[in-house]
Amino acid sequence: MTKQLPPGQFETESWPILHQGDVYQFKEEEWSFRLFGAVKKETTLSFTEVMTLPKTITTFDMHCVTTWSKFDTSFEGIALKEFLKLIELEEDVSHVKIYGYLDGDRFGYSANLPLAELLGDDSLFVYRWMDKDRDWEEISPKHGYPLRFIPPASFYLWKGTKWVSGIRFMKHDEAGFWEELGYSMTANPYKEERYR
Ligand SMILES: Nc1nc2c(c(=O)[nH]1)N[C@H]1C(S)=C(S)[C@@H](COP(=O)(O)O)O[C@H]1N2
Ligand SMILES: [Mo]
Repeated sequence: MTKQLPPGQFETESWPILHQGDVYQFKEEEWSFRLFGAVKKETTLSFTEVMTLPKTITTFDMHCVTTWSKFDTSFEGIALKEFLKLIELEEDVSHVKIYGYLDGDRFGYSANLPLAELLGDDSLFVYRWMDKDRDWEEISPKHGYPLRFIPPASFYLWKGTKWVSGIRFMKHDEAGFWEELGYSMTANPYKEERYR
């Protein structure tokens, strides 16, 4: 079965690299993952604590708003729903913002997403990937080492924060880095929701 390309996209076999600012240099002592916002009690996890959470392997299609799509890349990581088991949400949480490094600022990059659409095995914080006919390899620094988010294929890939630093839980939708600059809040490639 050949897959359907979303409108305005072309297929690529390689995995292009796109981001703002410097490539984050991982230092385990200063890295942590913060679960905050509309939670009963804020929680911060060390790298070791994150890496001991249950693992999930999922094959993804990635769609970048710059018009490339890459099908069938496998990733290993921790599902967003695993982090939900560690906290108690306040009532009426509807959205999250997934934060990551931008030029040394831990919370400089962010992307907003609706929580209800992130509860499956296709919402992963990943550290390993496997291309078609290749072996497993670590996510490279340029692709987000040590940990980056890959969103479900119903979102453009800018929602996939690299060098992640935390999840903020929100009772309203709120624009992230690219959304503030005019990109779509909902960002569905099949509906070609590029701008707002
Ligand atoms: N921290 C951070 N994450 C980021 C970005 C960024 O600038 N900083 N760029 C986003 C954009 S616009 C895209 S298209 C994807 C690209 O991921 P890739 O370089 O691994 O293909 O990362 C996203 N995650
Ligand atoms: Mo992008």
